[in-house]
Amino acid sequence: MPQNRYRFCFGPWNVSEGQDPYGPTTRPPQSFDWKLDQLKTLGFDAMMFHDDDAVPDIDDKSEQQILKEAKQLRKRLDDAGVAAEMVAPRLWFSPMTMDGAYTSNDPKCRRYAIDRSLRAIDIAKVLGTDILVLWLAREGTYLRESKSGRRSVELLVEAFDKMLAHDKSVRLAIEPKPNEPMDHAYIPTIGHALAIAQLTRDSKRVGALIETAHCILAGLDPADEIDFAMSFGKLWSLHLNDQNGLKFDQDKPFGSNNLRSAFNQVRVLERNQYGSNGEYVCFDVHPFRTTRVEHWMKHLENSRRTFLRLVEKVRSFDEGRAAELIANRDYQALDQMVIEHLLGRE
Ligand code: GLO
Ligand code: MG
Repeated sequence: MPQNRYRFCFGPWNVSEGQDPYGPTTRPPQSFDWKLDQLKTLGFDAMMFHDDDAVPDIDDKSEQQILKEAKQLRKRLDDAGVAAEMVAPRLWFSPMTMDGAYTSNDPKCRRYAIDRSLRAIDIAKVLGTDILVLWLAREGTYLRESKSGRRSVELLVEAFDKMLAHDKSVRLAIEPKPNEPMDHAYIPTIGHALAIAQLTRDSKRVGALIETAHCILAGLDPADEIDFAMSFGKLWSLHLNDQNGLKFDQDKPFGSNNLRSAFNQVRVLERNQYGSNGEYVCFDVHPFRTTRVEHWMKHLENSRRTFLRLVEKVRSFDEGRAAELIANRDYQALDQMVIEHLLGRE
């Protein structure tokens, strides 16, 4: 098995302050410089950015000002030796995206969403990444009768086409999620993301980002989703984390809830040589609300550590023995073999 060298990243929002819908923050905000320092110290290689992580208050700034601030950020990142993994337009915060962004029923709001996405592409270019991540947070419905699914697909394709035309080198990585904040989202799974790519003007530049928790929320196996996207050569980014069943999006540390599923995710990443085209392993995880300031980075440190331990587990898994058991249809023994391997006994 090839010895992949993985590179890791997280976003500034992953150093969150503990607020939830029922209560305020439990930790004071940290500065961007502090987060960048921590990223380096903990052995991460790159940072993910929302457009307004890169250029705060982006809606109030001119195109020129946006580019100027993006260039300043690029310099800070270069000086720190940190790459920008991707840029994602934050299309779920503004009052303009209340009813959706690209699929809003209001044409003014749809225009806002597209303009903002084009600015995000400009920022990505300055930061040296060709990946625009599209988490389509509010592209869905609270009630079915409020929008047409067919029309929404057309509007999404129209928006993607404008982005692809704006910059000939940008690649769109769609991050599917079936629900939250919406009741139902229009692009709930990797299959939907890869299917809608086919309707765009340049399907080769439309791919996907898989997040563990989002697959689980869709009732799917994250490892199978990874295999599926990688069969098309379309897995351009990855948000590893964990999720305990069908409830709110938990963004738990990788492997925290289901170690065996985490093992299987790492196993398919190894088998498909994820990372060999420069892709990063990102952890979209949040600290527990109870986390003390002095333990603030543990969720990221632990996710990376668990990932690397599981890479060792995958590499030391006796594939020959597993193949024999499979050939003999002895799945009972195969099951126990995986369990014993994860428990550290062979
Ligand atoms: C929320 C998403 C979110 C995105 C991020 C990048 O459920 O996982 O964290 O990954 O905003 O677009
Ligand atoms: Mg995510």
